[in-house]
Amino acid sequence: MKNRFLAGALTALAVSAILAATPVARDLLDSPPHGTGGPGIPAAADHGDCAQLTQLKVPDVAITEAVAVPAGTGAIKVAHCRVNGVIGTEIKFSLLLPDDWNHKFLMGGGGGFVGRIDNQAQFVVNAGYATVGTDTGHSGGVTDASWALNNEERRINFGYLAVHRTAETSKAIIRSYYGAPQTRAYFSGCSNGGRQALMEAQRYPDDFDGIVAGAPAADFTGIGAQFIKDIRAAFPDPANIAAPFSADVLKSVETQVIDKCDALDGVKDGVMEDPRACKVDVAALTGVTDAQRATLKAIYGEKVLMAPVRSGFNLLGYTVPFIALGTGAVVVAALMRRWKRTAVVSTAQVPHIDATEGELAALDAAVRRDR
Ligand SMILES: [Ca+2]
Repeated sequence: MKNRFLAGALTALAVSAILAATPVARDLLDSPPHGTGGPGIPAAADHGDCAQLTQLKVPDVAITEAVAVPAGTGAIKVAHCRVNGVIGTEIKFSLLLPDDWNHKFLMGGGGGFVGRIDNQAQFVVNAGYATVGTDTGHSGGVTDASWALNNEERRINFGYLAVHRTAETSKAIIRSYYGAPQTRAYFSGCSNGGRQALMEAQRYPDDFDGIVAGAPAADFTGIGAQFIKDIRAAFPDPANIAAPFSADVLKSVETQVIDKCDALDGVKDGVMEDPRACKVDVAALTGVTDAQRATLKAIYGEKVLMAPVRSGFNLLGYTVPFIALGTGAVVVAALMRRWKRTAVVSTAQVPHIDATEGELAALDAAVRRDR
């Protein structure tokens, strides 16, 4: 635990700057691999036979595949052993063990509702890290939450347990394959992966020496409520689901906001350190239609259901780009399926959110009550 750091809530605009300033990130980028003569020169690590890992006995784990993958020219370039398996009932994982190991382990998070093996950090294998991803114990689309219905085990696995069990399993396999444990273990995730990161820090603080929590979707219910509100503002006419903002208009709005607030943090560098300090005057924006102005006013206006600062999701972070891309309705529809069980919001249609003002008010009250 001595080297654990939380990067905190990173906005989409500030990810690179904050990563560069984070001790963990510096370690990831700069520290020389273990046992080498200098930085950037991976050590050749002894390791066992990849295929033999299918014979490895780990309690409550079935290793279904262990394949030696040669170096290639794709996104994953280095020779490695790929180990796939299932933990417990249905937590699937894929662990990559590079031939030239830097003696470190870095687990990547998964976005949305995950639903397939996701490793947001998998390319660190090219730098010599052993790395793993998990589906968190269910299969489905990244925006599909139907798996959760009447299945408490899956909800717990998604909520927190799958990441922990995958980390423990991976360490056992690493120890067997390389004949030694990792010298450092890290976790890095964004969005839901950032939520996973915070869960690990709070529930299993001994799992990792360093944790990067990027734009953590910690307030899932609040974020969903905000999505509903935003999508209703963006698509007021259910017969017209054309994206309300072009990429050019969106960029123009971003530029105007950045121009106004960039220097508030003392450095004019194109990044707002704290979006809370930026008060968006929608009426003063240029280059937008009245309808677009009304949409922005609703999104950034008086009622914010989510915890925008804690999650880092608001203020030209995620919601408006989602809407511009036309994907917001899909995301909300998926989230609505999850919430319909609570009967807080009784009806939802794709793509229009057919919730009454009364239902939204009830949802708002429920969100606030939960805090
Ligand atoms: Ca700045």
